[in-house]
Amino acid sequence: MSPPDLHPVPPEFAATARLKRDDYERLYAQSVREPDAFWGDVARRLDWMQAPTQIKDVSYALDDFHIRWYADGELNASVNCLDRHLATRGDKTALIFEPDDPAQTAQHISYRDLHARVCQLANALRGLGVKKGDRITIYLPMIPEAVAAMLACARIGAIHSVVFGGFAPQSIADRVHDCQSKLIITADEGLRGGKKVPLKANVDAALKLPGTNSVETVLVVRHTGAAVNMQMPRDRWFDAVVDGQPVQCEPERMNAEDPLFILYTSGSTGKPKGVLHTTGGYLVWASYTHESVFDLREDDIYWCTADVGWVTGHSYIVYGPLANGATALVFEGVPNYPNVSRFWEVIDKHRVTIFYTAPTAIRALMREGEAPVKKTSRASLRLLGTVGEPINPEAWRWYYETVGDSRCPVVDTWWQTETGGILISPLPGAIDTKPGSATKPFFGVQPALVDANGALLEGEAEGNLVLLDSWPGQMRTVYGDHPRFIDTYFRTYPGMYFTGDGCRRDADGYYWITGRVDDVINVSGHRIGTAEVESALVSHPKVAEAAVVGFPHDIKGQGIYAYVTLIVGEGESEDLRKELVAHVRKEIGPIAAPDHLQWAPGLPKTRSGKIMRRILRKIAENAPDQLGDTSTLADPSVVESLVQHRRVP
Ligand code: 6R9
Repeated sequence: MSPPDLHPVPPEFAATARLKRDDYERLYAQSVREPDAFWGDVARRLDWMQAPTQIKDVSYALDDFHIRWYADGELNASVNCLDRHLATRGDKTALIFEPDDPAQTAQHISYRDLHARVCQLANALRGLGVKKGDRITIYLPMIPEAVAAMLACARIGAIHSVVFGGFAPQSIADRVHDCQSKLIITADEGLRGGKKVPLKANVDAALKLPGTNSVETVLVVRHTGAAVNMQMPRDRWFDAVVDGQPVQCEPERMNAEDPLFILYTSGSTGKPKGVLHTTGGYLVWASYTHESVFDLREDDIYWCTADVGWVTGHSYIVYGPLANGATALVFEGVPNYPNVSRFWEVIDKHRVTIFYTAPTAIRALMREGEAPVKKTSRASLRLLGTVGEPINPEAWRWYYETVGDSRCPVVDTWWQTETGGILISPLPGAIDTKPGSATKPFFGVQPALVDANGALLEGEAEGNLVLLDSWPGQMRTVYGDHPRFIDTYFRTYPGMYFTGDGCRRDADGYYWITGRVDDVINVSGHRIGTAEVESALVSHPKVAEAAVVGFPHDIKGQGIYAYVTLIVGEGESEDLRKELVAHVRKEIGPIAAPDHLQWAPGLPKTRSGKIMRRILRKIAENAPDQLGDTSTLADPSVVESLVQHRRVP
């Protein structure tokens, strides 16, 4: 790797930036020294029905654990994202919808229109018996209805759980079961890269699985117009119940600590956890970080390419931008359809000024060379961002030089579903960047590095990334399982929040995230638990045991490598290999399908029966000379055979 170069803040950018170099040092120091004063001030950016007087009330101590922000405040998130803009921005475009097929016309939806649509849907939901605190599952493509559905839930105090449209019926069913959803909002079909996604059929299949009978109603958006099975009276057409509703709807008064949404995310053990975010702190965090990190201006056209099924879509397509009265682009498609210039063409078409995407997309497009980029203008761009996984310096440079014509600062933003919004990132007018580094902590964020024993590491160091104190956007619990919340994040290093990431801090105090240190694989920026893939494999009748690890992948960042032991008497075959990969795809979804599947007559285990993943990782990385000490294995000979039959060149 070439030495890290420093990219100073461009003077033209700094000249008009919201936050400049001195502001960063000053505000950061204040945010940490006087959190109540600082976060009390920041909270005034929202419209409160009852302004908070209590600001921070947090203890990470295991015998007195609580996280509360703005605990006596009252507000409604949809009012903050819509109603309060109507007087000054009613005709401003809130959402630009760019469909999968570029030949179809894009839509511009004003704040006034979006407000009306959200109120109509909120009234319809109330009419269907949805009340404050009820859980609603949203399983939609990237269409304006997805944004409206989230805000309609927020308006009436229902807790939304958005399930990514790429998930399979079993994954939908698990999530519905866990939070006991009463209603699902879906569409006939999704459309991605010209291919149809059978959303309604997936919901039908999910609702045949055990544990899903909490669902009373399925609202179906007509999107592609495909014929779908409607099971009356459970299934209702969205337009039939929504279109005739009044365009005003009384918002629910929500306490700052009332739940806003649940979003399921993979961990190192067991089924995905329902990460729960509350209303006040989350919205303060999403809107303040969105404005600061993206240096937002009134006339920006802002595009985040994430899906609303992930936290990035929640915080940086919906809640942050709309709370800030911004114009956000909602893109239904994929980067390589109908051709690999699509991103850049959309930027030119809508005069996008801020572009936020994932390293995996950058790497995939980088492979196509400069020509598909250079045939477009991109002159409207002024800021670029990345999120989801570490960005390798080569991809950073290509993004900066080729996409941004060396004009636009790049903000590499590190955060997690659990953190609600960005925690470590450059502020583009204040912090010089280094390719591959997420740079410095945002206001109020106190990162630290610890060794395996929890000892704090000072200065230049590499270790596990922890956060020493709370910030308003922090998750509050794992839905329905508070002990799991504490066990997962606060027990490893008592008194600290453990991120699950490894990290290096350089001599300038810059942070470099190195990736997960737990059994979570980051595939194209999506978190997959090894335990989930293993249990999907083992659910196949021919599989006795499975072990899954990540390995470095040029485009995806990490790929999935599975070792499978068959039931005695079952024969290994190419057909069975394909069948097992398809089985995982069917059980979880395409994003979890293993890239490599190796037959393992035996797995390397300790004498107490623990699988030694370290060894399996090295084999998957094609580094059989770095296996380390294998003498503690119950049967060291299994390793030799795995090395010989590895599926990598
Ligand atoms: C927002 C989001 C979180 C995990 C996180 C880390 C990785 C995210 C990163 C990054 C290096 C960045 N991650 N952003 N690693 N640099 N800029 O992605 O949330 O899906 O919960 O994933 O993603 O490993 O722990 P989520």
